[in-house]
Amino acid sequence: MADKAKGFFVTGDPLIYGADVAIVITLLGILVFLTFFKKWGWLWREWLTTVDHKKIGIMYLVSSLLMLFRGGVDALLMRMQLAFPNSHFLDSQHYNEIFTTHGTIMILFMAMPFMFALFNIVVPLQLGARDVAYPFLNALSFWLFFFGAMLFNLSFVVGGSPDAGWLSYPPLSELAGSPGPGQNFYIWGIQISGIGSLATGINFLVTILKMRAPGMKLMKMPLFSWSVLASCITIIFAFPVLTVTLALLFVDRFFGAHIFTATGGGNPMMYVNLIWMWGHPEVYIVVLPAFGIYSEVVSTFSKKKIFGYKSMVFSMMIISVLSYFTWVHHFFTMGAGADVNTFFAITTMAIGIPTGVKVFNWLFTMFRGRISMTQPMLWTLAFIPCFVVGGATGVMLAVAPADYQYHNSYFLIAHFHQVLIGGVVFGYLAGLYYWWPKMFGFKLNDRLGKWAFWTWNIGFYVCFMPQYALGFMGMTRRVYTYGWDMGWAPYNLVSTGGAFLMGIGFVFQVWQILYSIKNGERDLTGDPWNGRTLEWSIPSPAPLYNFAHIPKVRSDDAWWDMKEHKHGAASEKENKEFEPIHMPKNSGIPFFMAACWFVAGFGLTFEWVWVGIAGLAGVAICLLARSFQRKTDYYIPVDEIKRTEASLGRVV
Ligand code: HEM
Ligand SMILES: [Cu+2]
Repeated sequence: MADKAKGFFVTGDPLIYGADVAIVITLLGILVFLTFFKKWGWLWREWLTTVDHKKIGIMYLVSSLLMLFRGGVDALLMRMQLAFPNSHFLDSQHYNEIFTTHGTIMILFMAMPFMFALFNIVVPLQLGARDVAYPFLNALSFWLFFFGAMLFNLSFVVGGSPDAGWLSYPPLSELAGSPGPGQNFYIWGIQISGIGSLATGINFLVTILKMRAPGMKLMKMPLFSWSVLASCITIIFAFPVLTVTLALLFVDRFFGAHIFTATGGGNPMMYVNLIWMWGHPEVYIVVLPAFGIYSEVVSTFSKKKIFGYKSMVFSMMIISVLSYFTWVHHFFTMGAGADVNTFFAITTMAIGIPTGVKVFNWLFTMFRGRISMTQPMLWTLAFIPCFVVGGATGVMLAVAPADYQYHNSYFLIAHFHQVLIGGVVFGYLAGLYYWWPKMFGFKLNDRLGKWAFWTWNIGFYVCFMPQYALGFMGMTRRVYTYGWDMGWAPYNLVSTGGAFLMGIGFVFQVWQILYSIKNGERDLTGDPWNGRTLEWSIPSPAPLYNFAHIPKVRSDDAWWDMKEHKHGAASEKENKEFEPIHMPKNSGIPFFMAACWFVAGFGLTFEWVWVGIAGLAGVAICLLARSFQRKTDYYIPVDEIKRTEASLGRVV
């Protein structure tokens, strides 16, 4: 029994015991809190069963910030290990596990949900819609992401973490290379949340195509919504590839097939091709919405229409298509030959063109604008030089012959963090600050925000600039220690210092949020930034039904136009009649169905076939239960709308 438990729970490391204790204390704390303050019913009715896109967005947001913390702690542990030569802070096995979980968590469980948070909170409001196209599916997507992420995180304390890198190349990720359950956690954690991501892609594609307010032609749609459309199209083509790839890896591991093992007649390069056919578009999936955010922020805070709206739209669409023709640049060195490498080098460099167009458009928008240096604008301004340098080093990597030198070196690490942090994270943070008043009805404190901004930014350059040099000096990625004789020590020490500065930046942000919850300036207008798009035409936070009257759109920058010409919602003092509003009903099924997936994934991870089957049976039962549900919607009566609008300070 004791032996069995030993194989089940991860043992032997003080860090992990620390985590065990922390998990137990946190869980107990939550249970006691909910029971003591009698919050169970509230939690169930208001959150776990909600189908409201705004609340789902907030749940995504909270989860992704928690995952940013976990991924960030992983990053700091790695940087601590690398700060000094011959260090024994972590052993090699632990280091491998940490870079694997760090990469996986940051991309799939931090960036993706952060992005979905903003999709959910903003898109329906920007379109003048009352909800997404499929609210029930939306809740299901969230819970699939959530339980997938929990399954993945569980590997830290139960069974052992995966250690084959964030893309898990075979043969290392095959049974012979990774015999424990860690790799199965990877497969099922990502598989379950990935299905949720695919559903979100479909949901928002349909929402954008079908739910726009009357008059909002596609070419009048705000650029953030356009960027979401581009991202969703990319999701819809990319994620099925991921699903199949992981399923095939599972078949290899579970049934002893040899699809990806050379010894049995399979081919590991097949896996590498497949995973990057998803993996490359994936980085554009996360960066495209950031481009949309920058566009909204730049035009709002320069008080100008965005420069080159049409070229923005086309460049985003071109990027989303081109992103499928570059995947081989991740393995130029693996023997595809000069002609194939040349093709993929050129397509990769070609992406620089539409991206450059966008950068110039942002600059031209700011040119002669009345710029106000708000927090969203600061992050946007910091993004531009950062992304330009990251893009330039990307073009360097795309030179196929030169990549034989850079490949898998620290130069690459510096490059992709520069675009992922400078492009994606800065973008989402800009979006967070921009839409925060819309989500919660108050602004985030400026002074603490500036501290966070500067520590993050200075920390970023201190951390990652030395890594370019380290790459040229021959330091490769995924090394866990090195000797004094390499001459890498000073650069690594500086880099670690920068990483900690970024950590302090994150602490400032947490402090900023907590401080502002108590002392934040309330937004009573609903339009604190003097915005241009429809989400600013309604009160903050938005009422359950978003728009009491569906707005009519006459031009791009719809809300700006209404304010200028005093028509539509801006002059809605006229007593238009209210009509009952059709809404979807809450449901517990998404939560239970995803929980059953969790059980199934857990069973399959440990190869407890019966647990797996029980979980899948649960999923089937939930599907059946849903198909027998008849009353899935209701109407909000007119008096209730009147009361809500009046309480929000709207004239009715
Ligand atoms: C707080 C800032 C961050 C620091 C200090 C940091 C640090 C690191 C370090 C030290 C490694 C391992 C390098 C190696 O030994 O191979 C790494 C890998 C990685 N990081 Fe980060 N990171 C940060 C943020 C991010 C973010 C925001 C993302 C994505 C959105 C990200 C994605 C990745 C990926 C995909 C890998 C590759 C993992 C692998 O080799 O399998 N990181 N990072
Ligand atoms: Cu790529």
